[in-house]
Amino acid sequence: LTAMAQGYVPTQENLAEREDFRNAKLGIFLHWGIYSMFAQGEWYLQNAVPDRMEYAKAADAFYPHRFDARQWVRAIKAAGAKYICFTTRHHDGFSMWDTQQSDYNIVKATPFKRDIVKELADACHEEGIRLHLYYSHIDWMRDDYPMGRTGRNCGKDASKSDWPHYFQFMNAQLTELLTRYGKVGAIWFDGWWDHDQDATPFNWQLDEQYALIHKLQPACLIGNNHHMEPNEGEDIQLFERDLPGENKAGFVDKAAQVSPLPLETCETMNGMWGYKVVDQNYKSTNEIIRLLVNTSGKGANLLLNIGPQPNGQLPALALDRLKHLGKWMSTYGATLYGSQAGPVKPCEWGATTEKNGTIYAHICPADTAKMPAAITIPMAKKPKAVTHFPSGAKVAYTYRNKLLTIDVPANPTTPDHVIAIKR
Ligand code: JFZ
Repeated sequence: LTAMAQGYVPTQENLAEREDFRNAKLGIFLHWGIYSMFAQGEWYLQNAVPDRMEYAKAADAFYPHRFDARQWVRAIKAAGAKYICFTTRHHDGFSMWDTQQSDYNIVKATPFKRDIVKELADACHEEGIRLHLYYSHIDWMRDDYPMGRTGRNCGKDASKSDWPHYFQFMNAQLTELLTRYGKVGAIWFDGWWDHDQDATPFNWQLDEQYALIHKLQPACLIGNNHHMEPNEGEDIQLFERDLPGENKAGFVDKAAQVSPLPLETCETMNGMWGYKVVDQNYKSTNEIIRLLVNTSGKGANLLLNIGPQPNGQLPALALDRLKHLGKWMSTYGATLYGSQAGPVKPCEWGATTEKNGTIYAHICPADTAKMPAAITIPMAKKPKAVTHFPSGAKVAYTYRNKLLTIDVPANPTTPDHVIAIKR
């Protein structure tokens, strides 16, 4: 048996961190790197550049003169988000910090020469918001990464792959990230799926890598974007573009079982993770609110993505969504933060959350023309009180055969009409 069989026992501080994470409900994902300059998303190297050296040369032109970590963090915090997840190194292999493990990094390879991860970490710590670090297991630039089903058209020489060397490189980088930038809330791995079609299962040596992370920062949460049941050593379960248990994204054969670990759904604000200039297909604030209500209604967090511009600013439309979301959260956040999934799971009319013995029914159908005349909630006992949130006005209801029925007013509050039901 492998080291995995020995069993991972999370420390008390790790368990406390999991609870904080579970209560957070909203985080902001940031995909930013030299790919942002091409404005066609973070897969630009794989999708459009036959020679990785030509792509790498673009680092010479990366000079995000408007980058101000504090501005980002303040706008994100004002939206009601409790954490930021930042791409320290994506599949293009470019490191956004002053790493000693490779010269292909923000300080050595660009005229900008500033340690982005450090500036962001300092701003997060000062503003009191958690910092999570995205780290790609895939590398389309290095020869030692054993290529999987992607990165085959970037001019790499497959014969030079050297897993032990690459594994050592990643662990040295992770050690830097976990020892130089203060508290790291989570490491968000991505790329496992690159080898999901290998004839013989690929050994990522995750147990060894996870043990290193938990040794350096025992409270640091580990998540891996693999759409599977969690591996030993993982502290949170991720669902990319899916509510927990769904498989709309279709990366795997079947939807992963929802584990008892804290859950997170990630989704884009527009259609792309990295900056894409022609993609102005932003979700409306109301759509984002519905997404957040539905993830909370599943007991999960929403990690909502923004692709910052090459000049270092967040796109104007993203800032607009953050602002309006923050306004909504300042009132309705109370029904989400610290809540669990309520008795009615996300359905056509909306979702329910529950907190301190109060159920919050969020009536927010995707199609407002489909506003129900009434909603029903199964309850073992007659509720103590049924009121409108936040006004506190009494709401008429009937309770029969262990079913609570509440009439929905003709003109409900939009985008989310909330009823508080005291058990
Ligand atoms: C991954 C990344 O590739 C993507 O760039 C972004 O960072 C997102 C959050 O995570 O998305 C995936 C995940 C799985 C597959 C493709 C893209 N897959 O299984 O082919």
